[in-house]
Amino acid sequence: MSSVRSRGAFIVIEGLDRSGKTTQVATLQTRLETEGIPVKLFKFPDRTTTIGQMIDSYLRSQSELDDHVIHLLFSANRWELAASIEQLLAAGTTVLCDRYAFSGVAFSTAKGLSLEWCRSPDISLPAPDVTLFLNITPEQARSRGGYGEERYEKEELQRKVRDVFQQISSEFTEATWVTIDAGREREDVAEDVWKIVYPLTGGLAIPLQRLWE
Ligand code: NYM
Repeated sequence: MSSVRSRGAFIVIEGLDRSGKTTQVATLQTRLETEGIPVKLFKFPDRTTTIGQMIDSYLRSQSELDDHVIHLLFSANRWELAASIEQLLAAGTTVLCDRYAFSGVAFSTAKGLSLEWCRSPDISLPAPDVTLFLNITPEQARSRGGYGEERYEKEELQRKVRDVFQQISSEFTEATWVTIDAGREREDVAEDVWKIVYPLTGGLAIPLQRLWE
């Protein structure tokens, strides 16, 4: 009888800009390490690769690129790390990802590209076992000091991004897409994140799924 070997969980954290996503991911990583759970953190865009450097230059407005081109670069940046993610999961490591294909679709669709077109280059990437979406209102974002200097950090675009994230989430089950109110105290948000992630870290016996297949 064949059996699926236990593997690590693939956990994506998405969220609106200023939602405290990066802080929450770091807190989660530290807590997992403290528990002795093997964990590896990825962050997209990964600005260290050759493709990532092109993305970085675009985001800092040091270069201009057609909207389709930058979308495909963001996707290529995920594909160049997909094999590493799969290997780590197969070896039993919990993989955390700060942003993933959902940011890709949300931002490019908010700029005016079609959602279906935006989704296609990311089809077949490793699918997360759960996506945690850190949600804040545009008003909360503003009260946290507003947005930064990079491209996309404008309130009107962020509102559209939020709507597309909502649209994307409607295709997932409650178990695979969890929206967390990130407008609360940091510790309360971290506790909710932990309650969802910790039970997944004991090893999963289900095969890794492919995104949007
Ligand atoms: N972003 C991020 C995209 O437009 N497409 C993508 O595929 C990804 C992963 O890059 N405003 C946008 C969202 C952010 C910006 O991300 C940089 P960060 O997390 O601030 O480095």
